[in-house]
Amino acid sequence: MNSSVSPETVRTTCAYCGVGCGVLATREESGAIGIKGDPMHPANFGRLCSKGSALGETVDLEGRLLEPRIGGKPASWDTALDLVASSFAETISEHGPDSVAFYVSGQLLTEDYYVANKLMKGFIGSANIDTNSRLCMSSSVAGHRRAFGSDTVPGTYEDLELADLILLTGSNLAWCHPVLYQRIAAAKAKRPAMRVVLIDPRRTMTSDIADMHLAIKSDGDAALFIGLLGYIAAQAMVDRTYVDRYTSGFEQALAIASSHDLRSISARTGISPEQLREFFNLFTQTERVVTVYSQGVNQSAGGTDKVNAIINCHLATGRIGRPGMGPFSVTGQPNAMGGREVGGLANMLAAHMHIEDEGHRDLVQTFWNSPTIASRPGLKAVDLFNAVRTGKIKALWIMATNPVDSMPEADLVVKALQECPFVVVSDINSVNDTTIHAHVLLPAAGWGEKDGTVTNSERRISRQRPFLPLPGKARPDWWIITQVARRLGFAEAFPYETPAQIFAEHAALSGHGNRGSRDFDISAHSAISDVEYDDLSPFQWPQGRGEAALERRFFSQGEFYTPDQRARFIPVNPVNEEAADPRFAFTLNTGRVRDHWHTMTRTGKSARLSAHFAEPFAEINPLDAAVHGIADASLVKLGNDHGTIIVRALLTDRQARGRIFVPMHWNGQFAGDARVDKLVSANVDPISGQPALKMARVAMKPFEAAWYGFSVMREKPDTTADYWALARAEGGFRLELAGLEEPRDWSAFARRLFGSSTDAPLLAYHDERQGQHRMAIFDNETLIGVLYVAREPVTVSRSWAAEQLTLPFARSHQRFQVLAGRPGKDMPDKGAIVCACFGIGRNEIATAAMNGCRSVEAIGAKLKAGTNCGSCRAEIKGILDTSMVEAAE
Ligand SMILES: Nc1nc2c(c(=O)[nH]1)N[C@H]1C(S)=C(S)[C@@H](COP(=O)(O)OP(=O)(O)OC[C@H]3O[C@@H](n4cnc5c(=O)[nH]c(N)nc54)[C@H](O)[C@@H]3O)O[C@H]1N2
Ligand SMILES: Nc1nc2c(c(=O)[nH]1)N[C@H]1C(S)=C(S)[C@@H](COP(=O)(O)OP(=O)(O)OC[C@H]3O[C@@H](n4cnc5c(=O)[nH]c(N)nc54)[C@H](O)[C@@H]3O)O[C@H]1N2
Ligand code: SF4
Ligand SMILES: [Mo]
Repeated sequence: MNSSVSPETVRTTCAYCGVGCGVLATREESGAIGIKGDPMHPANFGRLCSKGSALGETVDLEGRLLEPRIGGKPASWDTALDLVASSFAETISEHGPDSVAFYVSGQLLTEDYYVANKLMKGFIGSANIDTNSRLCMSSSVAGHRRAFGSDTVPGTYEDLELADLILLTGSNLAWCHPVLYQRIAAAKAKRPAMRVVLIDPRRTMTSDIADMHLAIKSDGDAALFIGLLGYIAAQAMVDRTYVDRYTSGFEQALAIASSHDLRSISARTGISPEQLREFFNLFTQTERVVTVYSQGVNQSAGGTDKVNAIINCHLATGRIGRPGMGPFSVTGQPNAMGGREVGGLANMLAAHMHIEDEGHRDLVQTFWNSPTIASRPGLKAVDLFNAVRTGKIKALWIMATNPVDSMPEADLVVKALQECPFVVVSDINSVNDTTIHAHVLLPAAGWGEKDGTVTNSERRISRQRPFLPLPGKARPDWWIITQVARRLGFAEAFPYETPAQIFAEHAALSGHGNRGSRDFDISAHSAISDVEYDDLSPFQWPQGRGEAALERRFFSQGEFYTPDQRARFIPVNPVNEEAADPRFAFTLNTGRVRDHWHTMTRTGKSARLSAHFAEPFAEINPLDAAVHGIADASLVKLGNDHGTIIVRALLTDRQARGRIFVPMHWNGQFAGDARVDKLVSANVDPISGQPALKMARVAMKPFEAAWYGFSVMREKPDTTADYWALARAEGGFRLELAGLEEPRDWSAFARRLFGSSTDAPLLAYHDERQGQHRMAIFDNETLIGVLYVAREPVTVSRSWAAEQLTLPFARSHQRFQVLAGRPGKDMPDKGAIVCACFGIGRNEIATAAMNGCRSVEAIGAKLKAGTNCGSCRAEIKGILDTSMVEAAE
């Protein structure tokens, strides 16, 4: 496959999730970037979701870090690199190799990751390199290694289409792996007998394709799969041949399972015995089952046990590694998998070798010809930041991750960074909640500029190719690390001039002393040239020396990577519920929304993506809200001993009572006080070290705002209030506000907010008695800003108001219409944006439904909504369902 499709178009891979979709990126004459799904890429066959489709809107240079900085001041690369190297060298020589650490990311490319890991484990001689994958995949890694002896995902994406039953466990696939969701939805449409079961405490959008939703109690998963194992045995559905030939430990695992009856499983999962029986029957009676799992499983203090409870059921039935069968951990970040391959976790070595294994250490050290090799696991993320805080780690280098927003007990991470003598951050942006604590900031190349490989959830390695020049002084992460390694005296071992050279070394190491003893082997590519690397087509591992690229599954005939080559059943006990602290009555669950990515450093730049959810929120069951005096769209304060946050209340019966869901995305750049990880305890799984990010306890009370405001403005505002949340809009920004006390002079407040240098008059309407204020400034024919204030949450249509920034205002009555905040007949209120691709709002879809559009397809034909990326199809169906119910009433 040629890297270039036409001279202007480049084949690359999406920057976001672990589906790893192929993308065709074209630089258009206008300078805009055209983005299309790559029809040849086996992950997506041309599909893209809303985030992928909007990639072109996130590559501009606004907010980019374009030169190295020391203490906030621009510096040359030489000065910055010398300082990083000398500070690390001094710290190491004074306090030993374990006094320094790297904290890296699944958003690095494999080549970056490989070099970072090599430098730390082989040359600095410590294993203090951990990654945000600790917060993401480490329970899956630990579960795989316990069961299989290796970190292997046995199946392929095709299995999702071949399965007759898919269990989605702790996965909101519709929003987080949208293209896989679409592949399943398409397969199900073709083959309606296919069944999907959703296992999630919330009824998420993914329930749209589910035939059954098990609204499991948080952390009830281990109990559910223990119950299933017992049922499999009781129904004589165990595949004895498979279990006898290829596994060990079945009886011990079964003994625990058999000690729980349906009633006990029901109590632990919150699922009725009838529904449990129905679910168990579905599993036992369907041969082709895939269990997809993600953060509802991994991010738990019992995450590794959950993984093994799932794998136990697949081993017991021999449903693994055959078409349409197997446990399937879907990875989050674009290169979560690549990071595991190079050994980027503190408890791994390179190329899936084990740090505890002396033979493996020897192999790696000889191959690297390195002076040393870390001989024991390093500190895992939570321990690592604790060690920074207590002064054990004195020099820290953070790359491509934003721990001040994404680590549990996030305010302690702030403290750690404030106290650390030397903090280096490599990032693409100059300001985020972490970069502001850096002594040295290093400008990294971003997506579209960087060049290397990533591995997706099905073990497929694809190229990310550049189609933009390196901006300013930005450099690829591998280059930056290589430069520091050379300055530390390791020039010979870090000779790299191109990413292809690094990839070739990585491939060669994977085959070194392997002879079939390790799953990860891509030594077919050990001698890859720069030209071959440029042309590299997506391929799945393994591909050993001399082998052709094939799609392969693992373990249908055993051949596990344990000493006896047998898989291990793990005896798993259900989680014992702890007595909850009565001060904190709610379980706080956290996760993602459809159109934002993590800490919003990229998706926050796109007006389209920001229109779906423009504000941090908490999903609350309406009955709980009523008890606590919380009205829909009011503000709510969530808190515990770690701190508090303020977010919008979104009442929905998709949320069960006693539970609250808050997205992880909002941070100090986009909201006043909504960093949810402040509230999450750093409770970790004892085996994997992965924190229980889905399980905090909080109290909830109304935020007693004296006033609420909503504003759109052309320039980024810097005025704040007790509550604020900022989002991009076409032509400017939109801002939600609220305060405990009214400002004395609203007009002055508005002028400050609009940041306008113009002396154009302020159009204002004040009703002091009702507490209503409306102020706007127009400059010639354009709106500079408008602010609506009320004592209740402002009801003005957000999408309508935001659109006013893009319209000309020739006539004064149009200006007054803006101030009135009421759409005229010629500007109907769209409602909240549902279809990001075509900007179609909820009200438009509901109106079309009332006018006879009865299916997602009919809506598509009329409004185009849902016809491009398809990510909103589940929501359109939801609106159709409610509209039809309302019409029938
Ligand atoms: N839009 C979008 N997509 C993304 C990302 C993003 O930021 N935005 N990030 C990517 C990354 S890095 C990752 S790791 C993936 C994550 O992908 P997912 O794991 O699918 O996403 P989450 O929303 O974190 O959590 C999934 C679900 O777990 C449920 N859950 C919580 N507790 C439990 C429990 O105890 N048991 C069960 N069974 N379920 C539970 C939550 O209610 C939630 O719906 O998404 C990737 N894709
Ligand atoms: N409460 C709660 N917390 C969570 C989660 C949750 O579900 N709930 N999920 C966890 C999970 S699964 C994950 S993966 C993490 C994600 O959390 P983070 O990794 O902290 O989030 P990102 O916003 O993706 O941060 C990536 C950073 O890298 C920068 N960057 C982008 N590209 C490059 C590059 O090429 N090079 C360099 N050097 N920098 C780059 C971006 O500007 C950004 O600052 O959050 C975890 N935290
Ligand atoms: S599903 Fe969406 S975010 Fe994930 S790789 Fe594909 S296009 Fe990118
Ligand atoms: Mo993740």
